[in-house]
Amino acid sequence: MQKILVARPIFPDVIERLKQYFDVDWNQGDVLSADELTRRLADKDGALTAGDPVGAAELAAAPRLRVVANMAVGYNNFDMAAFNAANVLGTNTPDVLNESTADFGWALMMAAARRITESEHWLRAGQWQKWAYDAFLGSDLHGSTLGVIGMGRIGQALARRAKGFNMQVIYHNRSRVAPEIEAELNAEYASKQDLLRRADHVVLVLPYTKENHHTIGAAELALMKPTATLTNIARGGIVDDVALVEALRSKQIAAAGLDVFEGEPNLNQDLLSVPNVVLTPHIASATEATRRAMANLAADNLIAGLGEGPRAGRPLNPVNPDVIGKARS
Ligand code: 8YV
Repeated sequence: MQKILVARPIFPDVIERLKQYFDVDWNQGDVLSADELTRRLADKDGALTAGDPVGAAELAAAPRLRVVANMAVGYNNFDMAAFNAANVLGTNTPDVLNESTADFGWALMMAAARRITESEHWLRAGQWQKWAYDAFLGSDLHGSTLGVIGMGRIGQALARRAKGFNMQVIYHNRSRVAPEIEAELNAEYASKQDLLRRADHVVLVLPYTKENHHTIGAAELALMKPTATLTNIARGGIVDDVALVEALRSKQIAAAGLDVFEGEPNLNQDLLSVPNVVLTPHIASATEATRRAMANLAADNLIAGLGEGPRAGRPLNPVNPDVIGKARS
């Protein structure tokens, strides 16, 4: 039997499925350190990860490893140059999380715009002595302009929801989406600068790449309206968190909603003392149904990638399909 590592605690029934095909080493404890991950990958043919960094060092120490299935749509934790050089297949879990993640983007955006968590903290702290007409004035969602940066599958699901709020949708993406999608979403393409100037609510839904590092920094925040909100459900590092803290403190923008952070889970501690930011611990895809779907899809990819099961050799979601069928190097 081939050997696999499941690097994270996941649903036990998914582990049972994997055991039908593999000898499973299951980490049910804390996140593995780089050293521990390297040690446990050493004799494995495959692995199921969830954001765990896998690069040249891990691959070099694991000469049998042929497939790493990430339980996430984003796979910036994989060093793809190293995967390609070693003919190791990476897979991800697109689509199954689109709707839950889009729902959550709205939850964060609305909480930021309408100051939900800020006012709740105030109430819980016993500060509500009288009603005031000007307490926690926020900005409207309905009838406003939504700016989506990153119009992939999740961005489109997010934009689709704007119809119910009678919002105008503008978007920026590496390339324009098909005219029929623009028409369906009633979305207008804009340059990043134009979008930042015009949008009342900016949501980031783009993958993290070196080119996208600090896509939103001090210069970009300076373009935004003082009443605008910024929501990040994409990846830490896309926003310069130091610049964002400054923009929130100085009210250069009204509020932010963040599910992802630079260096998470060790986030910039200054964010904790900024009232006009809603903070959540990377849970945009975290519904029972969606996480189950992600875990099962990652397992399916691993099973097929390692040549087992009904789709043997044809995993659904290869991120570097060119290496399929090539010998490990
Ligand atoms: C994952 C995510 O749950 O899919 C992604 O890219 O950010 C989340 O849905 C998280 O990254 C753990 O792998």
